Amino acid sequence: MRFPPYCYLLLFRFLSSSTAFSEPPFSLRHLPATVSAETTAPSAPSASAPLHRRGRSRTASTSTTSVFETNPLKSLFGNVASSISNIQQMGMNQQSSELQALIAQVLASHNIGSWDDIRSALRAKQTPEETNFRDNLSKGYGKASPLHKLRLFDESNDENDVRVIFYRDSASWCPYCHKVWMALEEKRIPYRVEKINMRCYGDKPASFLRMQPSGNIPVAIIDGVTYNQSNDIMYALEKQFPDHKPLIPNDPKQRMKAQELLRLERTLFSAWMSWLTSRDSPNGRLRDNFVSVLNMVEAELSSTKGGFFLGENVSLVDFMFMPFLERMCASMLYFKGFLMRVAPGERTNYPALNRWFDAMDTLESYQLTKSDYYTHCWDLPPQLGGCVPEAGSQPFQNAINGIESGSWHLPLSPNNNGLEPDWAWAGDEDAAKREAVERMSANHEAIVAFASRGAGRSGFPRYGAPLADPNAVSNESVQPYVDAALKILAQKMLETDKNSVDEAMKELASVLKRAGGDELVEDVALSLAYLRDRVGVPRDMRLPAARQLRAHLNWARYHLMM
Ligand SMILES: N[C@@H](CCC(=O)N[C@@H](CS)C(=O)NCC(=O)O)C(=O)O
Repeated sequence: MRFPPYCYLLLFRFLSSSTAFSEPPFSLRHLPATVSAETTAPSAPSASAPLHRRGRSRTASTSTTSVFETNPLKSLFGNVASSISNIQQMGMNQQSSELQALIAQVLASHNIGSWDDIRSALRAKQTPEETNFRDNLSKGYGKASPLHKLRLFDESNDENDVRVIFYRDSASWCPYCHKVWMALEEKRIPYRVEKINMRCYGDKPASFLRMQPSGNIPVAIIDGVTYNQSNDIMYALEKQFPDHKPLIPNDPKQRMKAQELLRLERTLFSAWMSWLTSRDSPNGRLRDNFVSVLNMVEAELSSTKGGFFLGENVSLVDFMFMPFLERMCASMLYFKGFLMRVAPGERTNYPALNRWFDAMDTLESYQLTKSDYYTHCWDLPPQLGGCVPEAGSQPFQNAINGIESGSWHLPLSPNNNGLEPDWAWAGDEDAAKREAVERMSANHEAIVAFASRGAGRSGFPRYGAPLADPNAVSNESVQPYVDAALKILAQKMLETDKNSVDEAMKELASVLKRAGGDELVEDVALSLAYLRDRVGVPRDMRLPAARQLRAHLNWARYHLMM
């Protein structure tokens, strides 16, 4: 059956606007077309964007154009005429189905079944909590997840009792949304989520702009009243939900201390922004200023009894600091080579700050919202209009971008070679792999279509975050082969027979090569790299799972291209 071109256009727009991991495509049908999420969309932070991130530029690659112009199997047919007859079309389809049959044989001979089979194998290895994860999503029971649209926490809450609608950014990049999100979670206030794009990676729905003409997020509607500043939302939550865990202390002295600390937070923010977005003077004025404010924060934290800014209990102050301190750790290392957060047991000038991070890591409300260095180092520049790298920062950029051995290559080195502490609380390596397979297998069709943009072409208009391309066009013709590669990869992550999966990937490569030459193999490898670079934390999965997936995508590329 042939569809008129506009159908494909609609199909591709639909696929390309979905968040591959987190948004089951069917759910998007119910949303306005402009409410669309984009899989993590790093921007180029500097001119030295890593080579592995540059896709091949393409002019034609999808079913909206001539099938023969784009067909990766074209070498089977020689240099065909541009006008396609039905007979030729049949020939191409036949070749394609023959290739798919060969690939099915390769998979079968290594006991790699359908995605349903992969999910069954996964289920057999999951803990009860992991098994319940997807069933709990619709109501938001159990542990928090960025996938929640409704968050009821447990069965004591009813959907009709929800008093808060929380508008936050689709990619989980916005620091102001981050602090509100943590407060809602810590206070266990039931809420609904509406995801809104940031300008650097998408458009905003008209209905949102009518409510919030500036377009800024976060926004919350609490008992029908709209609040459009993060701090106002945080204070309103304290006031309107007195029966929930208080985040502002009662003691007047502590309240004064909180005000003082919140002023310090803004001073630190300014010092960070000044250095991050500028080239420092030869005498290091911006660096010195940043370090002196950071030392004040360190002094505050070393003078408290208990892990948090106001002592033993987490408070609003911790949640105000966290989004920015988390982004500072990532960006200062990447752009300036300045290390704030160290791996356990390492020496640091900021021991109290590191203890505070450890204390925050114990909170479920933080665990769910925590991002990784890679995501931040690519999400900050488009939000800020650029960050300025300084001499000496290149090795850190390489490690964070997964270029150094062990950072996104198997075996993974602990704490990314000492630069980014592992998330021990998220479970062991096998748990991380199960998480990655769960997210991938639950949404494999959208993920395959998304990855195959790597062999497709970029879209128009472009958005500020260079690797966010919601209008990019997937290369439909490579999708079955990308699908096969991802199934082998999923099987490897479930740790069955190691040698067999290595062989399966090599055999896939050789079948592809015989049918479509190096170009077809390269198209599949480009698609895997496209996906690898766009796994977002926390939106798609947690860091340990993301690192495993990125490294396994590199493993797949290696076996395909060897
Ligand atoms: N003062 C505001 C700041 C909010 C803000 O700047 N939000 C940014 C995102 S971090 C925004 O929505 N920018 C528009 C966009 O990127 O779409 C607050 O605290 O809520």
